[in-house]
Amino acid sequence: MSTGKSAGDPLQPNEKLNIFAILDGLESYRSPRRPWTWRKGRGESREIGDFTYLETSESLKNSVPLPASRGMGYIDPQPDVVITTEIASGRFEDDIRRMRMAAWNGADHIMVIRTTGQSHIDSLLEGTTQGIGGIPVTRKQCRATRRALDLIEEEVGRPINFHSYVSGVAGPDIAVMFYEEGLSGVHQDPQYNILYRNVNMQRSIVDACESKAIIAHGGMLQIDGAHNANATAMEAWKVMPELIVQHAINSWFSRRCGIDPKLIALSSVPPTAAPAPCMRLDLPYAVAVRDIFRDYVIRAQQNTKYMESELREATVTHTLNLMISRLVGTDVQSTITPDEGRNIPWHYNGIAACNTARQALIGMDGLAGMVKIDRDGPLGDTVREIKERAVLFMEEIIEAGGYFEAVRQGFFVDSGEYPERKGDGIARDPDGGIGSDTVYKRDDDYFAPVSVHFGRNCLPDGVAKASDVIGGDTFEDPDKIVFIDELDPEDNVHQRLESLKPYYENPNRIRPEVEFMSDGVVVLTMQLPTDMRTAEFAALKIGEKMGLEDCVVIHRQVMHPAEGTYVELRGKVTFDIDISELVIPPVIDVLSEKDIRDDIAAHPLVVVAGTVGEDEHSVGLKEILDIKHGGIERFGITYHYLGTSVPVDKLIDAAIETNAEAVLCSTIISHNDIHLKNLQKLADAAIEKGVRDRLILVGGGTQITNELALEAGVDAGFGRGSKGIDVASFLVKTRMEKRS
Ligand code: Z98
Repeated sequence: MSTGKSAGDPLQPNEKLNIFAILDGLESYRSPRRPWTWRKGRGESREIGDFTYLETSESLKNSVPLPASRGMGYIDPQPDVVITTEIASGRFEDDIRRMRMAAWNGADHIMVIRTTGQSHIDSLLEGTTQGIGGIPVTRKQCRATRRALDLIEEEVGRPINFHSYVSGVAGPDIAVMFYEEGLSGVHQDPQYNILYRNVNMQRSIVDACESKAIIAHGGMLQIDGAHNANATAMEAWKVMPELIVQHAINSWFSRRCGIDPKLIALSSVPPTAAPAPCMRLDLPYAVAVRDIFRDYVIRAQQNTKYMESELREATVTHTLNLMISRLVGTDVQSTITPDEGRNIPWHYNGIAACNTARQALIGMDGLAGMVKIDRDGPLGDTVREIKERAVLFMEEIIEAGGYFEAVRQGFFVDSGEYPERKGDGIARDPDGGIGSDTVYKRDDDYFAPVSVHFGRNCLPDGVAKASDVIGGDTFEDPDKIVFIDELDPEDNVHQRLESLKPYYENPNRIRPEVEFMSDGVVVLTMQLPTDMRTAEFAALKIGEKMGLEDCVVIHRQVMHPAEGTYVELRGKVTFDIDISELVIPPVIDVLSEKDIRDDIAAHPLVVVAGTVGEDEHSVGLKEILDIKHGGIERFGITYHYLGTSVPVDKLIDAAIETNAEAVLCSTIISHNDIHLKNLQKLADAAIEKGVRDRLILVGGGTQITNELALEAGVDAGFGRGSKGIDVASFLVKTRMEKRS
């Protein structure tokens, strides 16, 4: 499919990222080398809008501000820490659009999850096959993704760190490929291979040396795998000493392989979550980690171990975790998604997690400068105890004969609180596992003709640099990189794009989408007046009757065992809609300020206003009226504000008495459609009193739209986000029409 677009063209905010342009000429695309980047302008105080910030970084060129910024001039302060989002659809062509959305919502570290099982494949994969829970990480997918990110970072005005995993039996091969394709961050920790992927210990350690040397050379950020112990332990709050031991092993190892301590990130997760008294447990742990590992950076990840399927609960856990980040200090704030406990992260939930991080970090700007970590109280004692237990754990490893023996005995991820052991640790045989018997001693004259290498390399006489013998390797001469396009004629991006051709060719044709483009997935929320099990089956039936396919209950929550259950149901719609056929009322043009003022000066205008019924919410109406909020007063309109909870009759009577030409009636409460009913009453009262023709009736409130207001019988409606000028312009225009 030709698009007329070139991949080099800057992105336009009103145009979709063009996958065809990204794929075009990919074989010769080279992204510049991408060492890790931190946000710029950290540590400076910054004036943004009405506020002074102490912990921000440079603002973005393009972004989606947080919703509450509406009342603050749409400011979008960016926290000082890098924010990570995880992307895991399984199709990179869908992932790249998610990355763009994430970048607009404050993410600058994009972690691409790998397909299940890639750790056990002893070579690089090629092409663009689809993955499960992530993409098969291949050169082509990395290059295409980096190419898209090069455009996205230009659009938002901030560098984006692209990240994936250097683990499994192809670790070093992947590290080389990542270096070549411009990845900036990686997970690398041999303990992960050993414990969680059952890769042979010796193989994992040897591979890690080579991988870490490449990571060091590339200036990439390396994240360890200690958080996995937390996620795996039965009682995660007990494994804190072990987490510290895991951090210590990988960070020291990494240093010895040449990685700059400032690029060694400890993957730290607050071990517990409420209803445990989590702050009292997690904060001392975080302080202990920060104390011991002063030289390194902290990647704080939200707790996922105690995530159930409720998004609200996961968000509160995340927010508590973020408070620890602000109190103790973090460098990279990682976000998973609040839906991790129910499905593969859906991108809108990924965005929600980025926004939780952005909102909470900005909200706690300067917090650490106002409160003090009190080491004299119980926190200090707990910190000391955690450190002591960690040191004893490490000493016991040495006594047992070293790391391999300790793993053999199941020291790790045992859910006893050290020195207690429950015997449920992950025990591995040092001679077993995937890739066993594949480690060979180097020959005495071992020689590898590469520019980056770990350990002994016997250069032939007269050779100054090993890679000189081949005239430079791929790190030095990227033209030597061999790009393999596709190996599988069926399972590749071109076939997938072909099968979705109707949507790519005709962007007017759309379907809802969550996992993949146009997959039709929607979520319904409902409250059913019955017990949980019945509610689940009732929800499935409702989905079926609504014509949804593949219905699954993804969340159920008891409100009361008999009175009610809240259910979230996922299903698929099987139809498309053509957006060109939608009847969308045009956006009403707003007159210029000058035109409004001139007309009011020539024809003075009086209005009466109030909130109606039993509605005491007056803030919105005052914004529309008051001069200090930019309301209609500043255009010269005179208003009589009758206050709150005004009966509709009184509004009309007052309009008659003051000879007003318009009535502004504000109504926020929408229970049982009372907001619309009150507008109807207003129109009826004006008719009864014989003044409907001479009065312009205007409704306002968060749940009002122009269409609903017209249906209720008044002349216009102004909903959330409306400004004084919108109302003033409407009043002036309507009077002009009446006059003509
Ligand atoms: C995270 N959400 O930390 P596979 N190496 C390490 C890891 O922690 C992980 C992998 C490799 C989490 C994801 N961590 C869990 C140290 C994964 C991934 O074998 O490709 O799944 O390795 O980002």
